[in-house]
Amino acid sequence: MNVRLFSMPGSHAATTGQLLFEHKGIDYKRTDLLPVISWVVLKAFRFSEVTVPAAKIDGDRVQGTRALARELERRKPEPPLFPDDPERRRAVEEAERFGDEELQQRVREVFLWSARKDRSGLVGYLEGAKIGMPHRLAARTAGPFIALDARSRGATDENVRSAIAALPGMLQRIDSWIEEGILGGEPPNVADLQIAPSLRLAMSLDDLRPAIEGRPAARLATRIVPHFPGRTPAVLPPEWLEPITATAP
Ligand SMILES: N[C@@H](CCC(=O)N[C@@H](CS)C(=O)NCC(=O)O)C(=O)O
Repeated sequence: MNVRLFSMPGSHAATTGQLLFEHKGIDYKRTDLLPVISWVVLKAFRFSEVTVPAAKIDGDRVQGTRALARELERRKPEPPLFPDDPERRRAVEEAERFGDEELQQRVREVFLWSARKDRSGLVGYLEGAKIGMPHRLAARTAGPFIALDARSRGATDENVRSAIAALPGMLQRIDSWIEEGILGGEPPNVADLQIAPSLRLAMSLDDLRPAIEGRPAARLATRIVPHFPGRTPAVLPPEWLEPITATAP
């Protein structure tokens, strides 16, 4: 298979894309895009959306973590990403949907808000990325791009406050799925690969890490993604963090 995968440093969704190919044992060539510049490049490659992961697989365009998972399962059924048993499959797909539509976006809002506020940790997220310019220069000049991305992705004060308030419930949901065996099996399934990178991005934020560390969700995330580069200092107003400081283990 001839695969070009468009990725983005620090992106939880793009990390899921990479994990999907790795799970299937399919080699790929990776192109790392920076936010906003990615919009232009993906349009130029005639993708319908401007988000990563986006892949060209033997000339076909596949975009989005869930579409990618299904396309890879179709092209190379082994090892599977989805359980055979229909009831189990429904449960795994619901966890995957939650990971894509809820957790991923809420973590994105908090990350973009925090990165816009304090860019001192940005260079760390670029570890290993080939972006055609020195990492320090990219991080130093990232301000307007992050600001634009944050605005376009809804990283508003109100959304970030509501994302933080939702975090304890989302973590509880993940821990329960682990206890029920829907997540955390060996080998991992599509929902593990969807959810773990979002947890790892959340754990790269000094503000959120204490609420996640020590939980089954954190152990799962670290097992699936042993190294997620980057760290953002604590920047959120303490009163916004009350919902998680009250419930931290
Ligand atoms: N839910 C989609 C969304 C992917 C997505 O939004 N990716 C982000 C990176 S985490 C992106 O491409 N951001 C670029 C931008 O919005 O500028 C998926 O799972 O594929």
